[in-house]
Amino acid sequence: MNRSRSESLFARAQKVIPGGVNSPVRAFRSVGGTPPFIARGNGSRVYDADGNEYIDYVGSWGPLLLGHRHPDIIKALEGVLEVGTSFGAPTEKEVELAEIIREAVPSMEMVRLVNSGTEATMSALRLARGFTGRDLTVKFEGCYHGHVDSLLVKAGSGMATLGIADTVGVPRAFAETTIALPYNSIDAVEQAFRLRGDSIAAVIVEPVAGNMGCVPPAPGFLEALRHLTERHGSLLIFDEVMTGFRVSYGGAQALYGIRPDITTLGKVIGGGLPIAAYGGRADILSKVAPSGPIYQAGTLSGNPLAVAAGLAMLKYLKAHPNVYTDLEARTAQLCANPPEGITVNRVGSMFTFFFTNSPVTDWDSAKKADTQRFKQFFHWMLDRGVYLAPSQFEAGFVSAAHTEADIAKTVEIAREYFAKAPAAAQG
Ligand code: HOZ
Repeated sequence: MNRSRSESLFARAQKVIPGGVNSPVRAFRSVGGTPPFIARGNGSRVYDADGNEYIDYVGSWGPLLLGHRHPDIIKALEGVLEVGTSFGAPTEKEVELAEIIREAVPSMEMVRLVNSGTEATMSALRLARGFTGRDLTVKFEGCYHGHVDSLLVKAGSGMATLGIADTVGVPRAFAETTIALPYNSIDAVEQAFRLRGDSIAAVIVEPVAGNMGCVPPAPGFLEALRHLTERHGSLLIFDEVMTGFRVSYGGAQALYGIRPDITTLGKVIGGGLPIAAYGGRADILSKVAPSGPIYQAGTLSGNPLAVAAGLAMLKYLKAHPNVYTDLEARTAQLCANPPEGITVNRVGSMFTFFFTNSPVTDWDSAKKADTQRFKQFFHWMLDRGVYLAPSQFEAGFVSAAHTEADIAKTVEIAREYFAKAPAAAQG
């Protein structure tokens, strides 16, 4: 596959952008080679600067639940272009978006719109601290909640992929406010609460982890978090930046029947435009300025383009619940009968093929995966037109635009790899 134009763009990019990318995992450091520079997307496909076509399982890292350039979203965006793209003032549509979010995710009694998942989790933590008057946060190893100083401790996603130490650039005092525990370990959480329960402001968790690859919650884990936080007067924060509107219309909290105190959303609620939100119990959210003393602000918050795209996406999902049944069926088709040596984790349309025989339930088991084999597999797929996340420690995403034929083609290409390995693995 010719990628000469991507290669020259990457060389140019590295002279002006750190590592040539605006977000680390995109640089392909853990898999090697040149990232295809994407020129356009349509439905389930992306096309690179050299005109190569790929079936896309990155989907902008999750938000493109309906695939690229869904007509409802394009139409909504065109409508905004007629009236103005930023006002830094309240608009009717942002109220509508907050209302549809609240209706879908009832624990979000009040909602504040922000611009990125990082901003949402950062604001949620500040809110939890301000509300409880406590400083400590419990997070889980391998979970990633954006690049918030105090949450870059044993973090997943790019930190895990690149093996970056969690203290560089983060004041020790910030890192010390975080207690990082093994995902799915109820014992560890119980012990943390036994020792420091009266200082813990919040437990923040990806209710389905997606940033060490896809790792579902063990039965009882989320329930235990709910119970322990309640008992100790701490808040439970669900980071649903990946899972919100993805694993079900009501997110992971609807799927597992747990009501957190605060939820963060991102990605999907913008239909591919930059937006995020945090929300939760009204008594907590009413502490946010200007109704309360906990400050958080932003000129582009509730930006009309992002709000319009998000509204179009959520309205479509509300009107078409069959999207979720289709996603379930397609992703099950993709993940069925994994070959020897592969553990597949999947919740709805989030999935990861781990290159290990053992179950993957937390960061310790995820990092046992053979990243060299993943790397070979990744390039095999890429060279044959299948675009997967360039890291063993990221989730893949199926969209409503993926057809049975797309999935069948992907499975066939993967099967060819496993039939040829280890010969293919050497090449
Ligand atoms: N940290 C993101 C995925 N978990 C990657 C973001 C990006 O490169 O766009």
